[in-house]
Amino acid sequence: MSLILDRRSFLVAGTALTLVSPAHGAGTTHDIQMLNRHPENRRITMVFHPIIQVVQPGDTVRFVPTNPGHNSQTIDGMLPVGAQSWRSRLNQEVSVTLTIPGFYGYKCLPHTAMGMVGLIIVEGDGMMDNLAAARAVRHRGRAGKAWDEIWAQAASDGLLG
Ligand SMILES: [Cu+2]
Repeated sequence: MSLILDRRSFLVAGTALTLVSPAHGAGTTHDIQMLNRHPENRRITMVFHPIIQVVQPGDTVRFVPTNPGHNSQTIDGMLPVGAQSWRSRLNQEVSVTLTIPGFYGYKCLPHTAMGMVGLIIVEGDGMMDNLAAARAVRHRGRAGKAWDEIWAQAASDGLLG
């Protein structure tokens, strides 16, 4: 449906609400730090912070190499259909603009087995379409435990529908 039709339907409906159009490249930027230790829990090492980030379509996520030795890259099978993967070099800041709703799993390659993984949720129509597939992906080492904790946290936060 076009924006004009949306606007017309709003007018026909007689609503006084301001028209809210989908974001197109003018979204918010969210920083995710790549850390050797969690800032609030020193026992947690090699961690993305925050580990779960909820964004809107058109928002940008910026991975910040606060500590050296980390990267960010998408995990096979943990992307919405049609979404672009990313893979940064070590110690490189990388920004990704996410337009397709759904669940995005990513990892730090050197520290995957230590559980350095994270989840981005892009809200919007169809966001649940890849949830089952993303949850079905198997992980090695402590990454499996990390994902169990991430999904449990997401569920308790009401993010899984
Ligand atoms: Cu790392």
